[in-house]
Amino acid sequence: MFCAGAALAQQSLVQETKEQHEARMAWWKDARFGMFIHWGIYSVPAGTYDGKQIPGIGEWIMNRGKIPVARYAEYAKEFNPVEFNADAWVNIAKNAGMKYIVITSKHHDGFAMFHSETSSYNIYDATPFKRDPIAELTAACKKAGIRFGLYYSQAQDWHHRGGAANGGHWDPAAQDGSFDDYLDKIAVPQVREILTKYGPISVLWFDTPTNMTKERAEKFIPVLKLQPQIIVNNRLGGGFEGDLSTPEQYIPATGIPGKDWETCMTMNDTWGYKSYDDHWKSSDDLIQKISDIASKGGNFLLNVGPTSKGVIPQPSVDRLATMGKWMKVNSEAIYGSSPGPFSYLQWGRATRKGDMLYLHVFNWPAGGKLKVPLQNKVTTAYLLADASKKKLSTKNEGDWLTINVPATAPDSVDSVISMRIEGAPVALKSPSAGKSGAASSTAGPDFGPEKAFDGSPDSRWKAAGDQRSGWLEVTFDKPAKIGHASMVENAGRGQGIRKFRLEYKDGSEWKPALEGTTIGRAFSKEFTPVVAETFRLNVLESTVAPQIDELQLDIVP
Ligand code: FHN
Repeated sequence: MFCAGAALAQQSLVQETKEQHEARMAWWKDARFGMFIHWGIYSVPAGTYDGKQIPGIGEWIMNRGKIPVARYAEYAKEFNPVEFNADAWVNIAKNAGMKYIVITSKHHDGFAMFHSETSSYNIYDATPFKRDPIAELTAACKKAGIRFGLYYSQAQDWHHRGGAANGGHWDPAAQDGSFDDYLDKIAVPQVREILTKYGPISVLWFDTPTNMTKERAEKFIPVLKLQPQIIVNNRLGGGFEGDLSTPEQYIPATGIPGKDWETCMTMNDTWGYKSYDDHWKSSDDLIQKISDIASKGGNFLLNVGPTSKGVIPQPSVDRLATMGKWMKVNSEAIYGSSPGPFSYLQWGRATRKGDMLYLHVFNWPAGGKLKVPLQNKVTTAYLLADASKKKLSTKNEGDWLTINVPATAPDSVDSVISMRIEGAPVALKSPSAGKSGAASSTAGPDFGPEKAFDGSPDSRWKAAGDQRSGWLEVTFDKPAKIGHASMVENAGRGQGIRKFRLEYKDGSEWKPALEGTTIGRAFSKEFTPVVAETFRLNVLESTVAPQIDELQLDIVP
């Protein structure tokens, strides 16, 4: 296990074969959809301290509000979630079509949501509640056939002496101490507890590896071995790669090919409950997001932030119920799926299982003809929403397949067409894929322009270090009608490209196809199609040397 290539993993862990690795990951890959739960005593202040609304995410209120340790600990006395019902929570997840749950056993505030023997700062000993929700949830998940996982903040701990704090300690008399002592006396023993006391734990979700080194990360390794089948994310730190990448609050524009990954996301703007955060994503958006993620080969870990009474907020429950209705009809296109063969579909997304393709149509075509950039013959095609499985007729014409569909969409958000095809899919490729490209400058031989077109998330084009502008150019084999661009920028938080233009060459002149400010890791945009052979990303302003993991240009019909 954990042999993903990091030096640490190679040194310290029993190697597993590719087959063993695949077998361990199998349930997780099949699941595609899970529930993240951020629950702690931060749900008592719920975003307000000393009469003031504290900006930022709810579970960070102690840090952002610089609340003294003893003052924050008082919230534990008010935390009495008498309405908590593990079976009810698990049913909400199950009815949404979720296959696993990951809950905060201890967040950065240091408060354990389980009955810990290591620290009395826990839900059983420090609150009037006197129950262990982790134990109750384990039992409820087991009953319902839902996999159970735990989040644990291994480095940041704003309560126990020596724990790390992003931005530094604000209550030094209570917080200062040795980080190594904290790891030895609190974090490692607590991880041992959660991996021993609750039966099989399917996922361990570490977070924010502040101050973690290889040596410090290694302290956790023997403990992880207590659960040989456990899946561990990539946030332990110290070079430990773990089993999965964890894009947070975004869907990587071109997926993360060759890696297992999971987008974690909030439904509003906070993980932990905030009484006044009403900025909810719509259910339509969330349904399209799960299809988008599955079409790129990832899992969706969607968060809920229960209240201090133990209730999942109604807007979350409503959205999950709507997702569940969609999943009841269409989950065949999600569970166990892999990415579809297309680089881009103007009307939606596609997933695949062997010779089955699932077309997720977000924008139903006017005129009853769906254009798919696929050359294969179709054996059978029907709508998953159609119980009679009435066959849809199809026609192949060169690069394009036309499916004759009913005049109106069965589902205005995401109608899925299930389609069996003959042979391996032959789909229209992005004409920029695999090209060598050209660039204004490079930071060295490892950062050439070709790295932005190689489909690999581990390589990138990077301009020379002193550059704050520059261009990245690509020439296709022949002119193509381009109407969409995906980009993945590689820049640290708050850094990167601030102004750019995507241009195409018309004779000797560069003309704009698309203009924008930031790019980030989830850039996917349509523009008025242009027929051209050479395109370039012209970076006009950047705070650092521009760097692009992937630039993909797509053909439209
Ligand atoms: O700081 C945390 C945050 O509170 C939340 O838990 C998210 C979930 O992925 N992780 C951290 C930020 O990356």
